[in-house]
Amino acid sequence: MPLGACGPPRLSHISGSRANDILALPPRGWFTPLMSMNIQPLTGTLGAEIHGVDLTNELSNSDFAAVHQAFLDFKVIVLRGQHGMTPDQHKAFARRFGTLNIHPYVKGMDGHPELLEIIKEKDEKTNFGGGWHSDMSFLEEPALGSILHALEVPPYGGDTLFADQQAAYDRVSPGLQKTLAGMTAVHSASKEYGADGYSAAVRQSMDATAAPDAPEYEHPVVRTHPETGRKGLYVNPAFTLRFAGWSRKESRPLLDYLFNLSREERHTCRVRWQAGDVTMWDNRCVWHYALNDYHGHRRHMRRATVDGDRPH
Ligand SMILES: O=C(O)CCC(=O)C(=O)O
Ligand SMILES: [Fe+2]
Repeated sequence: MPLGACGPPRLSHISGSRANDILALPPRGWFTPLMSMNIQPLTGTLGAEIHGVDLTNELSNSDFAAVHQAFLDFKVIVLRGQHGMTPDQHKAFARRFGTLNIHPYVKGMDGHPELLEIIKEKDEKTNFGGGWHSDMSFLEEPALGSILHALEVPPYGGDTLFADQQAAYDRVSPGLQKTLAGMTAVHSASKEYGADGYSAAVRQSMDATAAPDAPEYEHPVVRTHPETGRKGLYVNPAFTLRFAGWSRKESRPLLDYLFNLSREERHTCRVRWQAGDVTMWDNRCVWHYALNDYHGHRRHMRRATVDGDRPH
C-alpha cells in the first residue's frame, strides 16, 4: 500500500540490522508524530482520510512531509474535523504547498483575496463547480491543488466527486496513447464564465465576473505529473474547447471519448462532507464535481488554491 512517509511501511527502505535497531528503540519525537497519523484509503484507486492532523496548529516538517506524501500517493486527502480553522491557518497550510492563487473571475473573501467563499444559499438553484473539471486549467499555469474547508453543510447531499485522470490514461490503448502524446488542447474560461456559462450563473451569492473574452492557453493532452512523473489525461469538459489545430466540430468526438473514459466509476471517489472537514485534491491529475442535490439548504465552503506550474 502506498503509505509513503506515514507509519511503519516507511521503514521498508531500511535494511537488515539497522531496521531492527530502529524498531527496537524508536527515538522519541520521530516515532510519535508518525505513529499519531493514520491514513485510511477511501477506495482502491483514489482518495484517503488522514486522521491525527490538526490544522489549527502549524504542522511540524515531518508531519507536513507525511501529509504531502499522502497527497501525492492518494491525490485526494480528507482531514476531518478541522473545526475553527481560521482563514489565516487555512492559508498557512496551503502555503506549505506553494504560492496562493487569486481567482481572476471570482471575488475572494473580504480581507483574504486568496480565499474563495463557495456558497449556495437556500433559495439558489445553481452551484459552483457543478460539472466535471480541473480547477484553473484555463490559466497558463493552472492550479496545483485546491484546499476546501466545509463551514456549513446541508443535512444531506452536497458531496464532491473525484476522478483519477492517471487511471483514465492507463486505460487508453497504446495506439491512442501514442497519438495523444503529440497533441495539445486549447483551454479557456470563456465558456464557463461567458454570458451563458454555468459558473457565471452562480453570481447571485458569489461575486463572479463574466469573461467571454478570456484568453486561451494550450496544454498537452497527456500531462506528466511534475512530482511523481506519472502520466495522466489533462482535458476537461468545463475548460477544454478543442484540440490545437482542430476545429471544435472535429475535436468533439475524440474529446467526448476521452471525457467518458475520464469519469468512469471505477476510478472515482466521493467525499461526504461534515462541517469542519478539509479536503485537498491534486488538480494536475484529478477531476472533481460538486453535486447539486440539496436545494432548500445552505452550503458554505471556503477554498484556498495553490499555484501550479506550466503543464508538460
Ligand atoms: O463545492 C465543492 O464541493 C467543490 C466546488 C469546486 O469546484 C471547487 O471548489 O473547486
Ligand atoms: Fe473546482
